[in-house]
Amino acid sequence: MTGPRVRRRRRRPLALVYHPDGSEAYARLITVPRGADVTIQVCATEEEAAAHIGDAEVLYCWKLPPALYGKAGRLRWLQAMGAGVEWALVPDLRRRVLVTRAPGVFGPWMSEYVIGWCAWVTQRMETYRAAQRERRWRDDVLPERLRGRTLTLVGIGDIGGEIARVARAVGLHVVGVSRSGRRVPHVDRVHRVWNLHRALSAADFVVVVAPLTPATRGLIDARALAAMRPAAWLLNVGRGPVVDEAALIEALRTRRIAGAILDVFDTEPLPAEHPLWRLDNVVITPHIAGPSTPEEIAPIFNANLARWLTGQPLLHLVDRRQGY
Ligand code: OXD
Repeated sequence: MTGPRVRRRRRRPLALVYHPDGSEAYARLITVPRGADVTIQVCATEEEAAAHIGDAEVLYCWKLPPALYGKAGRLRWLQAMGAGVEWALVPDLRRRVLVTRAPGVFGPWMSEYVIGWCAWVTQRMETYRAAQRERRWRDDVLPERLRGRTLTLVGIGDIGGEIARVARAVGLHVVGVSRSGRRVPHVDRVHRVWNLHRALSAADFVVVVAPLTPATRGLIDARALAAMRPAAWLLNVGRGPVVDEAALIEALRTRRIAGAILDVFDTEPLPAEHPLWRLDNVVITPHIAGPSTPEEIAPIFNANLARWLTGQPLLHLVDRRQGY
């Protein structure tokens, strides 16, 4: 005889929130749909995350320490809080885990950064500010127009597409480089990646915004830099290792290119003794071109959380094979 069937209650799912600089601000803006059964676990430190990662089905995070992925045995979904996701796509992250990104958030920030720094070059802002410090009236130097110049985007996904839109609006001619070579709105001419050097040679400004993948690591190497015009500027707002740092330093030292505006580096924070700090044709910003704000990421996470809790397909899935 069998006794009454005992229905096994599904464990209450656990969503773990982790951001090394402040998980609380992200957690505060989570809205759990009415009646939904989920525990939100906020972890401020690696130790706290280590204590809960084994129970987490959902991870809402930025740069979880890599050692923890191997312990995430119940994990089903990871929502990244930042623009890039390469830090999450480690071999220890189980294949079945869905990774989602936050499109639409970073392009508006980065387009202002890019156009702002391009205008810093053409408006000769450094020159006038230096003259002001010396009380000099420098009417021998004139600004130049952005209109009619060429900006080449290496990477024309969600962020690159938005930079293209804003660049076009100020009259820049926009060239793009992508794997597929597919046409993209606001980009006048798209080259496939094998035609990279041609696209670079057309540019007054080269903007690197491609994700870091095995295919893009070191893509902007010495030969690519040599293809650029001597008057051109390189802006890197994507990932440091997409540009060969040693080759870039050489190109800047020898004035093979005019200069670089760099927001990302091989090692961050950039070490104090790093040679890039000493080059006068380089602007260094501390990885702030596309900040992640809890207010902007929360709607994306909340919408996906509601979908996840009701078994609907998640939005903004990362293609793990492509790496973005
Ligand atoms: C990034 C970010 O992915 O800052 O670099 O969001």
